[in-house]
Amino acid sequence: MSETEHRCGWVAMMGPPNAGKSTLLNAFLGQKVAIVTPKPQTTRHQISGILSRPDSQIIFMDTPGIHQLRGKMNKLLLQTAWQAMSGADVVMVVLDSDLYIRKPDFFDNDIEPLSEAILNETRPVAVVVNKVDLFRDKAKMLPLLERLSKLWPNAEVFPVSAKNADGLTAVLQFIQSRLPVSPPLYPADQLSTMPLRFMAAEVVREKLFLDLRQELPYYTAVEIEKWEDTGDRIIVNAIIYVARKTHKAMVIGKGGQNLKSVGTAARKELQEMTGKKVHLELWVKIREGWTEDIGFLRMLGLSS
Ligand SMILES: Nc1nc2c(ncn2[C@@H]2O[C@H](COP(=O)(O)OP(=O)(O)OP(=O)(O)O)[C@@H](O)[C@H]2O)c(=O)[nH]1
Ligand SMILES: [Mg+2]
Repeated sequence: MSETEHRCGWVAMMGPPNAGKSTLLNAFLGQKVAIVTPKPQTTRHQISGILSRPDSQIIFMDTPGIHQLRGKMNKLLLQTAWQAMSGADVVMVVLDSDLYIRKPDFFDNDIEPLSEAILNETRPVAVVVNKVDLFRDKAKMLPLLERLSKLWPNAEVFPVSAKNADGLTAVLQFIQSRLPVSPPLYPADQLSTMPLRFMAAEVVREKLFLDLRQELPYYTAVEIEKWEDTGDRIIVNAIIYVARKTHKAMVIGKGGQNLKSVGTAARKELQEMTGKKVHLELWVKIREGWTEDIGFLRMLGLSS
């Protein structure tokens, strides 16, 4: 490659929920642009992260996990993921290697929605087998790697640990060599296309997801109602929507303890992110059955 051949393009990060797509995006960038939790269905938007280097600019598109669940919100999440893939120059599939080594039966079900689309793919495909830090004996991976190369002979497979930023160089080299020759599309210091206000809502949602149990996080959403930057201070009012009356008390917690700890954790992170003092107020509102309300889902930006 000559020095003038700068490459630039989009990479869609596809995969089942909880595979570590958002963790991997943050690891590629060396900074957090996407929220991460141990709960499935954390990511609800296409989140772009931009990696600018002297000879390339890679625009990663983190996507909601590909699942087989019903309901209007789930349908929009899937549309968002597939739409990201349709606009990509390179397709990446992220999988949880530890899960399929421990539970090989889960593989077929998780892969099923992606299987044919990836096989018929004419664009370069990188299959990132993530979470290899979770087992010491790397030979355990062999049946999974064999299964993947039989399933998708058109793909190249990369074992990595997003958590430890291990194995990422080989993936980056693969992507870079397959991107189109093009000048950069974004300024070199731009990390994401998402505005700070969106990031703030996401940070509050991350702390909520970490705080709440079972399927409750899935039924919460966050809207930034007020965002006022006074120069050295940012005043933020955020509304936490819940889908049922009973959820409100659970989000608030005994004596307001849960809401308080969510607010404290979110405020700290927003202060680090912005380098400014943040005044954060959280309000909980009931919006009965919002996950099935298309108008409301669109208001939250959950549409492709
Ligand atoms: N041990 C280990 N854990 C990881 C690794 N990558 C991600 N995780 C964990 O896996 C869980 C899911 O990570 P996410 O990055 O939120 O996964 P995701 O694919 O974006 O999930 P959705 O947004 O729900 O589709 C979190 O608890 C992460 O900390 C890894 O390389 N090693
Ligand atoms: Mg995610």
